[in-house]
Amino acid sequence: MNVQHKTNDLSAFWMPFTANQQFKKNPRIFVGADRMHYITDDGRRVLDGTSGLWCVNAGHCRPKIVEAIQKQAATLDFAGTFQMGHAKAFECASRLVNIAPKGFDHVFFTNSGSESVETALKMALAYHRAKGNATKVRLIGRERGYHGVNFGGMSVGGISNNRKMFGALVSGVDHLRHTHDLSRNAFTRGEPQHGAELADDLERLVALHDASTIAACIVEPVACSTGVLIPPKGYLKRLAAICAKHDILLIFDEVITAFGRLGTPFGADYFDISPDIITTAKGVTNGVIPMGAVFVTSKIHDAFMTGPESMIDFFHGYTYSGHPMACAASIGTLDTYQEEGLLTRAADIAPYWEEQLHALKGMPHVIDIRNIGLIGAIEFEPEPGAPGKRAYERFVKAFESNLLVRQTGDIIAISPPLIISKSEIDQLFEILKKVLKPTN
Ligand code: PXG
Repeated sequence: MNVQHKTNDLSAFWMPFTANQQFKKNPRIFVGADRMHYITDDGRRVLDGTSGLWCVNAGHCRPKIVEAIQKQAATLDFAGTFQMGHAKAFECASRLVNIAPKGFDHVFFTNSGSESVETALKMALAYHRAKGNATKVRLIGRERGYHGVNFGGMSVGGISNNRKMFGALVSGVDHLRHTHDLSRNAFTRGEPQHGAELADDLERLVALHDASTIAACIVEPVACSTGVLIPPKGYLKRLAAICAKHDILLIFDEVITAFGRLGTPFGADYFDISPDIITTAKGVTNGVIPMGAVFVTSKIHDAFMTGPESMIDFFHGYTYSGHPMACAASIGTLDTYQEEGLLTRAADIAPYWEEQLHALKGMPHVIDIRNIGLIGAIEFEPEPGAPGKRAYERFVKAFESNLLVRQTGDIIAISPPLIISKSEIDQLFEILKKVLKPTN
């Protein structure tokens, strides 16, 4: 047999959400990481302005997490959780519900944000059926929402590029209007003043479809992937009230906002709202081992526990739900968050962050700057005929200047690890200032 070994053949890996042809002509490769920094293959230390992909909330290669994984791998590498259990899964779930908002007493494990969303949507449908409301089958999402890439999440999601190639999607889905309105809210610090009334769009959909056909409404408290759309003041409370009025379950997709990003443990805490289901992933393990967790109230959970004891209550789950390594990583992560106060640290540092970020106002082509917790976004006026080009060029220039930011459309998003110091914030914005300076 003629086996050819190809080392470092970039073409073998079909990269996700990547312009593969462009990337492979000029790749950006990391080989290491440590706390606030990545290390590139050419030996540069790059300041991580995005917590990896919004997940490394405690910073990179933290000892408690590394040790927990190493120990777990040598003790119990795999055990399933279908009709069997292992101690770490129960310990992890108990630790998680302890930091969850009041009333969220149960957690269902998945392996990613996308799977958490599918799980939540299925729970919502099955819940209503269990309660004798089998006509409640419609799902409501929101324009510009991102709920992962599986069929349910893609269908309730509202980003055209993520949807248009993939057929007719899941039926029975409708969308609220998005809340982004630069004409009224540009350069707002924190929650925008205008737009609470956009929540009434749910009443429009209720009038169209009738509440008796609607199971759930899913939104991100802050819509991050689409470019950091911060909810207008009062919007989420109004949406929650409309959901409650019509017995529509409210699902908060907190894959990004959970685990301290806004300065509270969860986004539901920040906005003082009690949804019915909360989806999470990313920060649950500091991004170190893939894991997702869906938090539910007893109202939801108990509706499934009414059949004969011998019957499986929810025909859903993954081989790796509650994987021992992921649970160990999560426990190490929660220890780190708790010892260092990271679930609330963003609240302390946010005023400084806001001040430095908004100092970029007036830089060329910048049409908006917005922030909440330890999240910031800079929106550029699109170059005529070349949408996304301005932000992409600035993303590349930032990387070459030793700063990692995230680009989506003509928006640059920043969301550093929650351990960032004031001097590292200064450093981050010094680099950004240079990157945004006119060159052409
Ligand atoms: N819901 C939300 C709110 C998310 O932000 C997902 C679901 C899907 O999670 P998984 O683990 O299946 O990828 C996400 C993921 C970005 C970016 O730069 C955002 C995400 C993923 C990758 C990049 O905005 N969010």
